[in-house]
Amino acid sequence: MTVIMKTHLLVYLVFGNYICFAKDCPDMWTVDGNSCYLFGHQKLSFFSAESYCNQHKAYLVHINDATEDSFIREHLRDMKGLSWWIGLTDDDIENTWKLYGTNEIADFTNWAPGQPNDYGSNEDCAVFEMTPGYGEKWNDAPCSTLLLPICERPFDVSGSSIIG
Ligand SMILES: [Ca+2]
Ligand SMILES: [Ca+2]
Ligand SMILES: [Ca+2]
Repeated sequence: MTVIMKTHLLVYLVFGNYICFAKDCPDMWTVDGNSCYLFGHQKLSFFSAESYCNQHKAYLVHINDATEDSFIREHLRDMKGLSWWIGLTDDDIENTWKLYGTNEIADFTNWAPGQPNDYGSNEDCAVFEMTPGYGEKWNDAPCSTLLLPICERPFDVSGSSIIG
């Protein structure tokens, strides 16, 4: 009986903690894993999109693994036929894709078949493509293209938002 009660208490504490985390994302943001996400409504160039995220104490999303990739895809399916900037570029060294704002080479990518193709030798910024023909995967595009931003803002274990 004591063990069962302790288990219930533990579950309650863990669940209660999760709710506290969720409340730490600003209004209109979506929480998943260790981050808050904002899906922008205004089309911007890649660098303007990054600035937009910075203004919200965030950065263009770093998609670190398949779980995060799936989470983003699920959300974008509700907004059919659009293209979204993610925080990934090869503008430093051609075909070396780094998480933007870091010197970290991406160890997870999910390119559409035939991508990245650096079409016209002018495609250095990464897009989460929900338009037909890309299999809901990533494409490289010219950084000046006007697309929608996906911002990410991690929060630490104390629940306060940080820039990571
Ligand atoms: Ca991330
Ligand atoms: Ca390129
Ligand atoms: Ca391309």
